[in-house]
Order: sequence, then structure tokens, then C-alpha cells
Amino acid sequence: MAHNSFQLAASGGHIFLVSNQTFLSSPDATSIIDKLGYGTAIHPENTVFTPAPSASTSMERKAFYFSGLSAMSSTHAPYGNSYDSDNNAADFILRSSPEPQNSTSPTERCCTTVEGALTLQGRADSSGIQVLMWPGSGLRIDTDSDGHFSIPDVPAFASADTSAYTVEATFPGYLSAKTSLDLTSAPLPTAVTYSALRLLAGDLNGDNRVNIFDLAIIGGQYGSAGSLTGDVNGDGKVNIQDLSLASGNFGQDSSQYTWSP
Ligand SMILES: [Ca+2]
Ligand SMILES: [Ca+2]
Ligand SMILES: [Ca+2]
Ligand SMILES: [Ca+2]
Repeated sequence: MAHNSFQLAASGGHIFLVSNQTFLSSPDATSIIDKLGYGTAIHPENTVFTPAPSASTSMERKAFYFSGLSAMSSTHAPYGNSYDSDNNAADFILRSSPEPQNSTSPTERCCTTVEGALTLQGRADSSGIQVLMWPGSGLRIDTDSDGHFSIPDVPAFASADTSAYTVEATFPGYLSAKTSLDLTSAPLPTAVTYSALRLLAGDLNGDNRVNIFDLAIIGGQYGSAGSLTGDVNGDGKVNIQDLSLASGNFGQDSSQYTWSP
């Protein structure tokens, strides 16, 4: 028997995405993967979407959490419709100018993978270099032993206010690298790959330049063993190799890096 409250009407209705073809007898069936309730619907996902669309308007899923009506009709249009916070009221907008699409429409992609490879001067193991992107959440990863990093699901726009990201790679004792990354040219590729970069050794006090203060740290620990700040190459002792690495980069700062996709 059909469930009255599952109807699709102008004033309100439900759309259920289900995992099988078994008749749906409950709005809480475990086969329901996602759902939309609009207008007068009584089984929405979290909060119902209102108002119900008219004959000339449509509901459209947002591209990003900060995609408003204006953005979905213009700047965010090439970036798909994949935002899903499990709240119908927050995930959709009402379009006064519907733009239905199908498989012949241009590909739309919300997000991409940002990847690349970094190495550490004077070390065979390049793991543990932290790569961080902001603004955004969860856009952070450490390199593997080959220095490779891969950050998945990076949205085309960094935030409501800022289109471009800042990308920074840091490792203790090394000059960090920082770039600006704009992903807003459509269509967004599946991956954006940074050129390889070797981080220069010797910034032991973290002020992003190699100078006398860094050499003083090595001098103060010279001949010692253990987990020490002055151990530039990470071999467990502070000696001529560390001094040689740092003094070879004397006067350098991160402005001489060229790091871009
Ligand atoms: Ca679309
Ligand atoms: Ca949903
Ligand atoms: Ca320094
Ligand atoms: Ca060392």
C-alpha cells in the first residue's frame, strides 16, 4: 500500500534514493541512502527545504557550503552539485531560472587532488614534510619516504571570501616553501601536480632564513649526539656535515624557491 506521506505534489513531497528495489514502507528504512523533503514534506533529511518550487522554478543542490543563489547561477556553476551536509534546508537553493543538465552537458567537478614531491637536502628519507593548505579544513598531509604528497578533495574555491589557497610545505630545520594556488579555472582537472622541489637545510630557529643564529645553534651543540636541533641531516649527531649544510645555505631565505604546478 502506498504511503500517503511519500507523495510528490506541488505543495510538498519526498524524493528517496534507495539501495534496492524493495517497496519502501517506512521513511526510516535502512535502504534509504539519501532523501529530499520539500514544502510540506514531513520526512525530510534534517530540516525540510522550503518553499516548494513552482512550475517555473527548481531546486538545485549547491556546489559548496557557501554557494548562494547568485554564485550557483554564475561563478560556482562549473563546479557541480555535490554538497551534502545531510540537511535539506542547507544543501539546496531555489533557482528562479532552472538549468537542467544531462550527460551531454560539460563535465562539472567540485574538487581536485593537489599532489607533488618534495625532498630534503642532505637526507635520503624525505618523509614527514608537512604540506598544509588554507583556508579550508582537513587540507593537510605529510610526505611519504619518497617525498610524495597527495591531498584529495580540494574544493575549487577556498572559502566564501577567498578563491585562492595558500600552500605551505614545512619541515623542522629547513626553509619552508609557500605558494598561492588558484583552482578556479574551469573545468577543474582531476589533479593538480606541483613541480618537484628540494627544501634547503639550515633554518634551525624557524625564522625562514639561514644566518648566524642558526650556525650558533650548531656551534653550541657541536660534537653532541641525540635528538638535537642542530642535527640538520637527522643522523643523530651534530658535526661537520651539519655545519657544512647550513653554512652552504648561509644568507638564503625561501624567496629563491620556484614552486608551482
Ligand atoms: Ca550543475
Ligand atoms: Ca543528503
Ligand atoms: Ca633561521
Ligand atoms: Ca647530523
